[in-house]
Amino acid sequence: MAVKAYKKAHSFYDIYERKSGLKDVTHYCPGCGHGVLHKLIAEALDDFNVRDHTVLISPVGCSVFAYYYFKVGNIQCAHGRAPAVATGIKRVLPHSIVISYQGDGDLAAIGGNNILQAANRGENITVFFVNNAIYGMTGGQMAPTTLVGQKTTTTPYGRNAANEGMPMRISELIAQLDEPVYVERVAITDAKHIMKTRAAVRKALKNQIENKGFSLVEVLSTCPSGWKMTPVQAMHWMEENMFKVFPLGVFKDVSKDMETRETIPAVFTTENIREKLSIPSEEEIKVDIPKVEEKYENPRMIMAGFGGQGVLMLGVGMAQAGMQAGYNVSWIPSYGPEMRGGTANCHVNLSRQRVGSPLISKPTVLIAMNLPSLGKFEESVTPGGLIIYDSSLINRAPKRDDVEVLAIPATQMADTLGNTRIANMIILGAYIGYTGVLKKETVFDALPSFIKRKNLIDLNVKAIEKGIELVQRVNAPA
Ligand SMILES: Cc1ncc(C[n+]2csc(CCOP(=O)(O)OP(=O)(O)O)c2C)c(N)n1
Ligand code: SF4
Repeated sequence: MAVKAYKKAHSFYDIYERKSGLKDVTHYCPGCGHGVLHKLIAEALDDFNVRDHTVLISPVGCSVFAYYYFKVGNIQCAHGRAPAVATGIKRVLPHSIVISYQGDGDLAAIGGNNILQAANRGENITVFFVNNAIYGMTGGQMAPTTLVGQKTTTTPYGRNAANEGMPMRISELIAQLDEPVYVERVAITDAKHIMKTRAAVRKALKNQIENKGFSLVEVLSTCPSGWKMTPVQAMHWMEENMFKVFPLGVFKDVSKDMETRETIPAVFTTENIREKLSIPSEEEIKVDIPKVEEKYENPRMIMAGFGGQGVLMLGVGMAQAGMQAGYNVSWIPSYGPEMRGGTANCHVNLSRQRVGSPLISKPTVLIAMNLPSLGKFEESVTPGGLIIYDSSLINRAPKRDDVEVLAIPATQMADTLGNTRIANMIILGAYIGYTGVLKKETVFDALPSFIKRKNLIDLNVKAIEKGIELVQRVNAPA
């Protein structure tokens, strides 16, 4: 008997490494439509064999973390701006398949004008618009698509048309523009509707693959948490209420009549951007990258600690000096809203190759300046990697026995030098002294680019020297 195997699409990661907590399930609530739509998109990308040149732009909203799941090029952009970002990518990389994935708050509220302009220009992109009649991520506020009478946290007595206007029908709005080639509204409820959604997803992607122009698929989707219902109640509620206000169907389809348009070659290429901005070519850049042991090459680093400990500056310093040495570098910060005492971390790449993604899920180096940071990131370090921690503040050694560990009493040493805040530079010194990834002269040259108070430069030099000295003493042959 033939056995049919149902497998996860290849366009999904096997394990969701970028996600914290459970890595084999998504973060979506039970009964949420986002997960189903993700599946339909991923399967279509597999079947069209376009995964390797697809770029998915995830919005602000519950699907902000789409990049946890899709094994494609991913960009997470500012609220409502996905169509603008998609436009940029498609124009620079016209052969890529660009997907703008947006919720109704994202697309119809804050991004309302963005989508209208992109549709009106007829950008050759595919937009998946998830209409769940509410802002899901922020706890259920009214969206432009909220039904009259529907209770939300901002319309506790129900949406009142006299005050809040009528629900916005985006598909109808977009369909009356000249340029879009395909606009359809579908729904994620039962199997029959999901199959229709599947077909619409494929058609919208195929239009782009065949260079036919702008397609938008509006997907009515359940939000049991925002609607305060069980998944089954949510499904029925959608059918009974949303279908009346948002009728399903094709609102525009001229894709059959459209000639496949020739792809316009990119106006901007890496080379002509360099020329226009007078950026030296890779051959012209003076490269002074020290030779180091293979395990220390191309470090992917996470640096983490309390706000105020200077971990972000440590990262900037590493990236600035790395750039000066000729590495390709990236630095992305992440910090809590507190000015002091909150947590902060940054991801830094120093690479001999181009940096594919500035986001680091498996660091080769972890610099932990407080205990919560060690706890949070220790497990993510790649086997054979390096953990450096401030042993004056962290009262336990890392539990890993498959990584190198350097305990640096950085805060205590900084105190001895008269300024606790230069513990970060002692760590920097220890790191470069231990691995050789950067010459100290390069770091010293880079100091003025990230330390604005010139009178502190000498102290920072001293701190870096102290860090180098310490690890060289530890490593010195007995
Ligand atoms: C500039 C900006 N304004 C407001 C917010 C707060 N915010 C986060 S998600 C969201 C609404 C998302 O709703 P929707 O697009 O419907 O997506 P869903 O969560 O329902 O999938 C808002 C207003 C923000 N993150 N950024
Ligand atoms: S809040 Fe709503 S949209 Fe967000 S994950 Fe939960 S069910 Fe989905």
